[in-house]
Parts: sequence; structure tokens; C-alpha cells
Amino acid sequence: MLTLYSDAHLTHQGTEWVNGERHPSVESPARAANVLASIRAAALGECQLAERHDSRAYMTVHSERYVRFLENAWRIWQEDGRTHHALPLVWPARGATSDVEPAHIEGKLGFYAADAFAAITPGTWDAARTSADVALSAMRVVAQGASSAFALCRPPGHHASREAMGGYCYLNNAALAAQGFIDSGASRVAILDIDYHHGNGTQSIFEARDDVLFVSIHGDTDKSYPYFYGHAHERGIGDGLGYTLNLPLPHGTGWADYRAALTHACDRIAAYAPDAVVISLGVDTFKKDPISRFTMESEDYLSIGRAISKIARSTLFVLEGGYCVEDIGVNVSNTLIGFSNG
Ligand code: Q9C
Ligand code: ZN
Repeated sequence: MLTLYSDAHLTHQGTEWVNGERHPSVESPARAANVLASIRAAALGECQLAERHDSRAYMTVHSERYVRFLENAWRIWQEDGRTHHALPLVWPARGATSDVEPAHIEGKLGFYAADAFAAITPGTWDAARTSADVALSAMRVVAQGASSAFALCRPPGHHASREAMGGYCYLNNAALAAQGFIDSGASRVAILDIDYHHGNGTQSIFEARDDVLFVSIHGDTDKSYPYFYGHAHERGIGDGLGYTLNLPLPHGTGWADYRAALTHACDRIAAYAPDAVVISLGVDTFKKDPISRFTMESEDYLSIGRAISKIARSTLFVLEGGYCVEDIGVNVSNTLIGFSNG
């Protein structure tokens, strides 16, 4: 299996609020370095640098004004005299109806953010766009005939919606890849999101469509981020009704209970008979993950990969979360090994 990657993410290290203090985000450059090292050690296949794309390439799932905001946010923030990482402090909350982008950077930040977990730093745009480039390059490899590929994306993407960053995500790498398959001629694409957190951004991008099936297994959002999306009763909207499947599981879930949900998810996807499958691969379901509450062991990722291989379709793996830096590499490579040996 070919891996696509880039080193452009190294300049992006966000900031987040934890217990009333600002800390470097758990979403760190070391994560991707560890994954790449494990992929190389496991001799999973060649590792190739991603191709650069024009900003227009991100407008297949994001709006032009949102992409331009990401591109210019740090510069505008700096011109306002700031030197620290930018985080939003004000949002158009429930009931807000205005669609007018504020002129001031403080307003723009809240207008284009779902939460305060996606900081804008000097290197954020370059990292985010390159992460999307990694996904698009890997998508092309599969669209041109490879049976699978791995997009080693960083920052992650599944919390980013058409016009909002959030949860360490800026551009939705998996959604860009799924749309890329459709634009390359696929009639149906399925997305299986196995990150601990519900992929609210991805769901919102495709929930009104029947040509992209979205299936997510995640920590019950009643008690876990992103809190407001991912309930079992969210099944899609309009033409998309029945093409969103959410399988929330309680705190403490391990492989024994996860297995049934994964089998159900894979059966639904196989029944859809997609031309391509995109896996939003988060390994924050791991027992030692510092911000999540499932109890998966490293060996369990071999079983997860094997279960995914049974869908028997062209498959693109896109890296999402996973914050136990020490074990993220083995957990990701085990998934890919389980799939390859499936
Ligand atoms: N106390 C991804 O895995 N922080 N994003 C939650 C928990 C935000 C996770 C705080 C988690 C975002 C891609
Ligand atoms: Zn996650």
C-alpha cells in the first residue's frame, strides 16, 4: 500500500485551553512523525510526497470565502497587532441567522469556527492545505486503479465543515477525497469514520446527498466532543435520508463491544456497493489516548483493518485523530497491516 505524506505540517503546532491554561495542542507534529516511522518500519510499501494543489481544489467541499479566510487569517490577525496564536471568543450561536462575514478578525474567527480547538498559527494555512493535498494525491492514486492507499494527513479534517474549522481541523481531507472520487467518475462513495470523535464536519457536508454514504462509530456525543452531533437519530436529510448512519458507543467500549458495531457498519457499506471507500482513520479509540474514553488495545487495530478489508472495495485511509504519541504509529500501521493481510 502506497503512503502519501508531507513535511509541511511541521510548522503547525496549535494552542488549546486545558484546565484554565493555554497549552500546546495534543494534536502535535510528533504524531505524524511517529506514524511515518512506523509505516517505514513495517515496510508497508513506498512513501511518496504529495503534489501541490491550487486553492481552488479545496472549494469542492468548502466555500471560497472560507478558504480565503484560512489563507489570510494569520496575516489579518498580525496586522491587528497580535503575535500569539488566534482562537475565537465569540460565535453566532443558536438562532443566529446572519450570513454576513464580519470585517474584524475577532468576528471572522468566530464566524468560521465551531469551537476553540482550531488555533490559527503562522504555519496553519500551509499545513492545512498540504494535508488536503496529501488526501487529494492519495485519492488520485486509488482513482487511477490502486486497490488502496494511505493519506498521512496532519492536521486532521473530519470536524471541518463547509465553512467552519474546529477540533484541530481546518480543511476536511476525507470529504475532499470522497468528492474527488465522485468528480473522477464514481457513482457512489462511502465514508467510514472510526475516529473516537463523531465526524460532524463530514456528516454536515454530505448529509443531504445519497451519493456519499457516511457511517460513523464514535464515543456517544452525549458525553464526548463534539457534543451536538452524532446521535443515532441523525440519519440524513432530504435525498440523503438513510445515507447517514451513526453508531454511538458508551465510555469504556473495547474491541469486544466495538466489533458488533464495526460489522454492522461494514455490512451497511457493502450493501451500498460503493465504487470507493474512504476511511477516516482516527486511533484515539486506543486505551491510552489522553482525551478519549474507549479501551482498544494495539492488537485490536489488526482486527479493525481485517474487518474493513471484508468490504472488498477500493479503499483510501485518511489519518484523523490519535493523541497517544507513543503508540499512534503502531496503531495506525496495525490497521493497515490487518487490512492488507485481510
Ligand atoms: N476534554 C480529532 O480527533 N477537545 N479532534 C476535546 C476533551 C477537542 C478531536 C476536549 C477534540 C478534538 C480530529
Ligand atoms: Zn478524534
